[in-house]
Amino acid sequence: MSTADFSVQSSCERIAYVDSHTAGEPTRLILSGAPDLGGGSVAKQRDRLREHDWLRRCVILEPRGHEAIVGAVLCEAEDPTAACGVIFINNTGILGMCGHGTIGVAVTLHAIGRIGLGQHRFETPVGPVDVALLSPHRVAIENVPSFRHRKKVAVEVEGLGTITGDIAWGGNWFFLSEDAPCPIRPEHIPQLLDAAARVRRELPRAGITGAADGEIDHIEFFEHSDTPGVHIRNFVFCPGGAFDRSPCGTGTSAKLACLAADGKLAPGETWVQESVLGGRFEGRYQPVGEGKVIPTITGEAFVTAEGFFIRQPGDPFREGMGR
Ligand code: PYC
Repeated sequence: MSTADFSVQSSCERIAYVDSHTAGEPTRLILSGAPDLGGGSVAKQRDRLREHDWLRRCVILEPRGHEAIVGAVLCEAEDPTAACGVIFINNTGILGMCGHGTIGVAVTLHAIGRIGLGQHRFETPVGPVDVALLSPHRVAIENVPSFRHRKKVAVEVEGLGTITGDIAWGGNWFFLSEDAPCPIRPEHIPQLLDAAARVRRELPRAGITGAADGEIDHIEFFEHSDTPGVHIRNFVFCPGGAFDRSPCGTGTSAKLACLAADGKLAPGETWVQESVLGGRFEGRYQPVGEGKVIPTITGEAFVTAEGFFIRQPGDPFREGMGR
């Protein structure tokens, strides 16, 4: 049977998507079926997408998705030179930026013939991101300006004691700590998830936030890596309770901002970060003043699937299950 030989016989609603993974972390690019977001800035379109939360719920939550998927909804860019606007969604809401997702979107847009190799600009709700598609799979993104907000903040966490970390912005807010309760290894993922969830819950209770009261919704544990050519291994806890299978693009950006603030990495020097599962991102930065840096994150993505989601009338889970 060829792929053209079968199709569900029904006139119900369809949403076209292409899936990819970046260092193991999935990205689901939605290509049709999204509501009209009306143009304007991508931040405004993000607010409108929030009013149509059925799309996020349908394509990310079970039974069509799962907790580790980050979705990418294409929208109009305000800047006519930009290739597109993109809004990232997950199992709990909308992300500011997503590094692995941007790499996945670039590789997917190339795979479906919408962009060529070379330089492109994507607009996100938190600012423009320049994307260099170096090959069909390898992408370098110049992220939004990133910075460390506070250094060595201590928080008392039940069952863990005092956990100390830096608070930094890399397109999302991060609490970055070396105080993981166990080695960052795949066999300890349940313990790491539990510890990170506790830290995450405790931060707002202790009144600890990012700048302008920004909610810290990503926790990044890290440790030295013995892998040749790799500086650190990390474990990133995402807002909806999943862990990032990749080293996390915005988390690597936040780490670069901390290294720059501590004078531990020179501008342009390469920093390699691996995830708990061993996937790698390369990072480097350029200072842009006022303690901020522009991080460049390089990684690889591969397309894994294409298809349509179907929303049949009468399906109690047309809009997904749960949150
Ligand atoms: O790569 O920035 C990232 C990211 C954020 C959440 C999951 N991945």
